[in-house]
Amino acid sequence: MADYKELWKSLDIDLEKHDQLCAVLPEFYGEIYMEQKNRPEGMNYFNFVVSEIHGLRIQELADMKKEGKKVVGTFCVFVPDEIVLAANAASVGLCAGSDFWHPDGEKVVPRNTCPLIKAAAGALVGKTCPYFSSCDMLVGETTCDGKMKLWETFKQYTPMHVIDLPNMKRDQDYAHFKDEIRIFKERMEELTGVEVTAERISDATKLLNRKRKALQRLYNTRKSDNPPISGKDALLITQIAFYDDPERFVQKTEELCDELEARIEKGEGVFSKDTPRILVSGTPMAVPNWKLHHVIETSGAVVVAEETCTGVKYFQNLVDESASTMDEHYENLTQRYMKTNCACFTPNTGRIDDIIRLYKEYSADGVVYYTLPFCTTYAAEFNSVKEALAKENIPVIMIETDYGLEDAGQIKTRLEAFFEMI
Ligand code: BJ8
Repeated sequence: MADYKELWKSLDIDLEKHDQLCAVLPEFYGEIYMEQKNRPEGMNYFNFVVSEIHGLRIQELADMKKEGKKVVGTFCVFVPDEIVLAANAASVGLCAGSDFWHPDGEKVVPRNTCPLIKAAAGALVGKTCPYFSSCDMLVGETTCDGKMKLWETFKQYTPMHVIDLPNMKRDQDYAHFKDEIRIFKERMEELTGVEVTAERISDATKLLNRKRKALQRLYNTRKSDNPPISGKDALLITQIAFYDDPERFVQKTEELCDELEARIEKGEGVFSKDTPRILVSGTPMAVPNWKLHHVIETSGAVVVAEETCTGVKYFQNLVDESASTMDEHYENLTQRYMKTNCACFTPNTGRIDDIIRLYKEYSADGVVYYTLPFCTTYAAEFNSVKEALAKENIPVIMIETDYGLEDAGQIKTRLEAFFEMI
């Protein structure tokens, strides 16, 4: 990686601590990713993105800022990126997936908090994540209790906007979310000085739909009876989608898909054909949380899809592109975003339907239900999911685990027994 010290210094990064983070990532990535056999050539781009994770993209964001553009950080797939892009700003997903950030996080949030929240808190207050430091504004949402309280802490450090996401899906909740999108548009205009017109939202919608379609195409290749890409690699690509330049991301993902489709034609896969196929369902996995996929794929199974926000929830629904007025745009965005079946909603039976549908679409053999500790909503939904899956004769196992690797051996033993059984 080139020398980015001056750039990091300009972002007020704690260089000493940040060096410790940069020192462990290459080895960690090498062990998890580079030792996989038969990887597609097209993964080289994504390897490069990881090798430059705090370098090139941060430089690009800094260059954009010099030209007067703003950078906005988000934590949830309910934040409409169409509005961010239409305001000529860049959007970066900031959920954090390493326990490196936990000691700093625990200085400002309770120890018994979801690892994702604790890591995000630590990344901001410890000044060890240049993405946080590049942001002109952070956008939170009222999804779970831990996040809602986090925004109050973040407000002490940085400009924030919080979108009030309803927890139900009645007509009045749709109307409320629609209004929240309008308010967010006004806040983005205030931040950027750019008028968000209907035409600008149309352009942003088309670009983001292209990104979603590229990811859909990628995931479709995993439906093959001999998947041409590992679950770990597919997860990495979705994680990168949250912060890479959207145009370049679409181009590189499409190139990879060409290669994967050619592999399918030739019958080339990453694992043997009889490898048990797993649908992972549950809480999102932020970079560099590759733990569960790594354990699954080194224990005799392959992950074929994720019913998570770092999986199909991110891209399975497109936004209707037919709008020409602001009101139509707000309506189409509302309809699309409210389709997301997050456990923060009550009731949330649509998620069960999604899990069963995806299990069938991807010809899975079993479901691994993943929750981060202290994520009450996802943990609580396990009972109803388990009951519904039992009626369909779908095997499921719940794995609750944080970012630490101490329990990896124990998880492996449980998963191996599960894969034997399915
Ligand atoms: S739409 S899943 S991205 S809220 S932070 S809920 S893990 S305790 S992230 Fe999420 Fe939006 Fe829903 Fe998706 Fe649990 Fe942790 Fe809360 Fe979390």
